[in-house]
Amino acid sequence: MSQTIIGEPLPNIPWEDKPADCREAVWRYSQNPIIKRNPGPQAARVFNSAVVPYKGQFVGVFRADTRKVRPQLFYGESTDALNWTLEDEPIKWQDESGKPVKNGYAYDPRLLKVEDTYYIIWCDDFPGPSIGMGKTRDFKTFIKMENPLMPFNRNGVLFPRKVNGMYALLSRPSDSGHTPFGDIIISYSPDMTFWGKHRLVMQSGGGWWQGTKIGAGPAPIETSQGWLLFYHGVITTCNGYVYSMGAALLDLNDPTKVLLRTSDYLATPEEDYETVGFVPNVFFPCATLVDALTGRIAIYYGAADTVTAVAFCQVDELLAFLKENSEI
Ligand code: BMA
Repeated sequence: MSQTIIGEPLPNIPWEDKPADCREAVWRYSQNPIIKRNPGPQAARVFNSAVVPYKGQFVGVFRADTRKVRPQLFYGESTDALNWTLEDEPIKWQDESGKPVKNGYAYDPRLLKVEDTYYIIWCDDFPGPSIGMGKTRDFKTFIKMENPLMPFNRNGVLFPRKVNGMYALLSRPSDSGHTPFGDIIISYSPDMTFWGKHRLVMQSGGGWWQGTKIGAGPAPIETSQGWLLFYHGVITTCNGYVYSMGAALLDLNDPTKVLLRTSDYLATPEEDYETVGFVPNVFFPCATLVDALTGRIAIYYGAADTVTAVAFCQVDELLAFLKENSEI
């Protein structure tokens, strides 16, 4: 049988079968949330975080809001990708020469392997919300790179390989506050330092759930049919923003071509841990684990800016849902 996902097998992916009575394409882990409040001496709330397989186990870069209510990035490890141990202190960045780099606030990390290096992309204090980028090969030494784009910008998401010979980065230009607008833009680079050839990928709009702004979520997943991109969509209600999750399929050779895009959301805040918390009604995906052999996908998302949760889907079923529910 030919595989839909172009990638590596991950036999130890965390997984739970879809409940018999579930009619959705995406279902939640029954033991959610996997990281509850106050998991560390500094970390009061851990959410919007990213994980990858590493040496047969799993590692992650976690957004933790401290008791100062200032977000920082913490490194964590897990044997099963569900039970996580986070370091007590935030990641210490250094430059290429080994000199310590002072970093301001940091939030909403994405983490992925490109070639032989792991890249971390987050919302950095440039000053003002901007895309920050760093790299590591061993999760011991973390090197801060040049900020790829000018302020203000959020939701920086790298592609896992070059596209037409160039590194590719999604982002969402924003303002310095709780931006009431936002579209997904792609930028290209020959060297991960100089970024250009900026092009529009997707705009907010369509169903009201994605009417205010949208932003890329986890790193795009390469499939035989295109890049599968989970993203968040936001509506402005009289009680503030509500963050839901959708998905799109982008052309493999030209990701500005959106082949499919969810008309209905895939998931929206429904459970208590998603609707109640520091910021109620937030379902914010930042990472996936993927098993190319079975097509299983585990989605890591922040819930209500308070806890970390997991949801599952199967790639063929998800793509079928996308085809049936696409606004394109
Ligand atoms: C966005 C980011 C996210 C957060 C969301 C909801 O602007 O700050 O980290 O989850 O708002 O508060």
